[in-house]
Amino acid sequence: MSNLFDANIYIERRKALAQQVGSGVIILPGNNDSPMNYGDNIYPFRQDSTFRYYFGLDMPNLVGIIDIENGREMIFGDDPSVETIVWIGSQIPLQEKCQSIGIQECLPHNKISSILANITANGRPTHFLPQYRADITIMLSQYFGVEVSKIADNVSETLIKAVVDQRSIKSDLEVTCIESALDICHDMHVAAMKHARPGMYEREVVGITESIPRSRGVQLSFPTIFTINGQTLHNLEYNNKMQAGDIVIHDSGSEDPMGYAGDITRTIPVGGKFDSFQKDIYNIVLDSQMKAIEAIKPGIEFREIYWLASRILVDGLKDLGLMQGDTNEAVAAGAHALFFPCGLGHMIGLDVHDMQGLGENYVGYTEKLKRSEQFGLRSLRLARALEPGFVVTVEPGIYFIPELIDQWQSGKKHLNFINYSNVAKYRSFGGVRIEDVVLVTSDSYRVLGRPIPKSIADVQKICCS
Ligand SMILES: [Mn+2]
Repeated sequence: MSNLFDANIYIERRKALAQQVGSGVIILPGNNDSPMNYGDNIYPFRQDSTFRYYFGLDMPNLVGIIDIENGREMIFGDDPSVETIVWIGSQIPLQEKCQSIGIQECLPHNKISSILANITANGRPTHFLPQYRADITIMLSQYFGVEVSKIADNVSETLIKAVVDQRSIKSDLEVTCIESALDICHDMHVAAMKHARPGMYEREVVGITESIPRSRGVQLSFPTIFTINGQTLHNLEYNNKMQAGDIVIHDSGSEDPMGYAGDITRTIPVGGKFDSFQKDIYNIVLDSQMKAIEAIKPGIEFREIYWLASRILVDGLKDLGLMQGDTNEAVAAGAHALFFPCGLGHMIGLDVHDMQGLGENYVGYTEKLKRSEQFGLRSLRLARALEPGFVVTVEPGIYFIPELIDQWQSGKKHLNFINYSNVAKYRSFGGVRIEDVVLVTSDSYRVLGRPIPKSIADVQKICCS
């Protein structure tokens, strides 16, 4: 069957999970189809990443259950009726699919309730994860007789931690998958650089870049950002006509056939040339990003790398007269967050923000390392010490957000660190962000994927070529 690893991979993953959780029953629902405007008209199917990690099968309406002490592993689902096959075509029997992931017990969906009641009798612990889809939340509410609104209070922290521990460390095979997703990202970003020309609408370039994963039978790993208003961090509108002199932030990514994500950002000069203002800001961000990447190694806290990247941004902004004073003090006070109000990066894997659905603090923080409440730093998704096998993004940026500038200036915020009259000259600048995906190796780091033009010279060479 296509799009599956060898059965042993899933068997080993489930075995490790069961060992880590220790006792009780683990229930991992897969996703269902999701209707757009009526039941039969559906969004593209996306499997739940944790389900796919342990059970591989990339299809709707399945539930996986692991009974730890009794060593049972079950998949619940149904083969389509002939009436359904009329519409969707013939399917490989579910039994056969289950065998290909090392599952012996393949049972009809309508048996879940009775089997669950049976194996969870006598107060055995049941483990499920935080949910992000309403239909699955309702299903769990029915299985366990817990009100829908109370499902979130009943999630298993033991299971969350076990899954996060396991999924955080990428095997060589998983790194290969991420690199094949990045291969597609490479082509998307090169195409965008070649096609972003004065007079075109942003959406026309998005149409070109998004056709690339589409034509290779895979999906985007998240909605594309392609905008001349790069100061808006997650801008999802593409209706502007691009003019010579604009710069575009292009943050997009594809999945690979196994569901692993790529996530790359480049900043593109429309018309092929950065002006001198743009070059200055671009080079500060590039310097920050490259030095942050070079600092990656096992043991270092990603929070330290965020601070390093921030200090380089501040030094550069000081050279341009936009900031002033002591760099370390400015970063400690959070003054740099006027220009860099977000985090530096995140783990990436089967999810683009890997395991965010399980709770960002479980993924990026620890018992001892708590999330800061400081504006800017509080948006840092990943802060904890890096370990070999982590795959992370590194994506500093400089953004000029008029509303934020006005708010800070009228509140006289950080007057000792920010030169507001010089900042005013950049008010309509937009933003610059540069992002790559990096593997933490046993003693250092490796930037994943084929290199995508990044220096000013390399970007200008390919733009409009
Ligand atoms: Mn990212």
